[in-house]
Amino acid sequence: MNLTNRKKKVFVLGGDGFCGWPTSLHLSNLGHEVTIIDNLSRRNIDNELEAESLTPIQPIGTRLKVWEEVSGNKIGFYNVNLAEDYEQLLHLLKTEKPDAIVHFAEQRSAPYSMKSSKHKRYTVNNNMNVTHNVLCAMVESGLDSHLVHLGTMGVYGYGTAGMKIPEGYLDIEVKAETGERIEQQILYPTNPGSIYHMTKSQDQLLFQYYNKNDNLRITDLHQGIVWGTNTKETNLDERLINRFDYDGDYGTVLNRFLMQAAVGYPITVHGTGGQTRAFIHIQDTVRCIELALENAPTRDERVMIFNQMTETHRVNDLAKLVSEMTDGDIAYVSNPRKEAAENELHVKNDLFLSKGLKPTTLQEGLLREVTDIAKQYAYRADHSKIPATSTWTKEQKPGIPE
Ligand code: USQ
Repeated sequence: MNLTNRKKKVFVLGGDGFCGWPTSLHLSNLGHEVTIIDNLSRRNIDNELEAESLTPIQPIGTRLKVWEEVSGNKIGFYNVNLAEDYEQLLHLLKTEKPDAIVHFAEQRSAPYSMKSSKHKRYTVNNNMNVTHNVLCAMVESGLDSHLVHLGTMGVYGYGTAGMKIPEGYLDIEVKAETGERIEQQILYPTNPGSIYHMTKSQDQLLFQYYNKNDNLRITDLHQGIVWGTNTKETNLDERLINRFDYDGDYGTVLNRFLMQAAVGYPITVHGTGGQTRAFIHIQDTVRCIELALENAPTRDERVMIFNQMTETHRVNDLAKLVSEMTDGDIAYVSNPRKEAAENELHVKNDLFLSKGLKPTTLQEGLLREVTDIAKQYAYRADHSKIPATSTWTKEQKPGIPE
């Protein structure tokens, strides 16, 4: 039997969210035994912000029932606050003994993390405690599970030192006191651009430590900005539909631009739009998790880091592309964030390509698919929630079109 491809028992922490839900379905469809652990915090944040997903996502109970009807596969579910209920997490690990744990259970919006002291503290407390609780519980339970964590490209910052950003580790050469030159690999120096991104930088240190001390098997995925909404599995039934965030806090740039054009709102480019970022389609996200699970490190290997992105684009180029495709207007608005106005970005992604990823790139057909979904649910859009109002400092101004 090919052990790497055998069916696994997989916990998906944060399996009700934008990346977690389609991943849970994808893994279940592949025959893995999936259990979602989620405290539905993202749905509570929708209530707090009074901004809902553009698509009508169903309650978790309905989602799971429909999935069973459609696929014949059961997905388990536990409502647990992983940042606080350590004993419950430990109990679940000891009783269910998952082969792998996929960890999406973090507050993932940069603007939300910058809204106020309350939001900064929530993001740090939640994200750091979940990650640390998972690592502690893995050690205490004595299980040899493989942890796959969703990190971010944002841990690197978006600059370049004249080289492609490597996958996690930087080759360096230091001059010892003897004059000898010593070569080493270190974690790429981290340079986060928000409190949210900073928590993912801190996660890296926790992983490095627990891997060194307890030989935990860990894969950290440095993901770019996800675009698209549905996957093969979420498309099977409207009640399985994935989230579509468009509001100023949770909406990410390309999906926002496509949605804005679809509902007749100006395409909001922050500053000059010279920011270059890494992108990946949601269908490739779920495939990457599958590949990460198939390629687990051994107990004596260091933390495995993959750059989970397929292409880079400049924000202004995306705005122009969407504008040409849809006849939408572009509004150059004040940038609410403290970030470089212009940057180049060159990134290595050889590891996933070598494992068999066939990148889904920005083709018109898929862009249209997102626009069509946005048009279909345009009646659910609250235009007052579109502008990005969370500012990085008191000096920054919200990104509101004139
Ligand atoms: N931007 C605009 N107009 C908008 C929205 C955003 O110009 O209406 C600009 C932003 O100023 C920024 C860029 O687009 O320069 C990207 O913003 P974003 O909201 O799409 O992405 P970001 O805040 O970086 O965060 C998202 C996810 C996060 C993930 C990250 C990957 O929310 O969970 O970690 O993408 S990465 O960007 O590679 O760090």
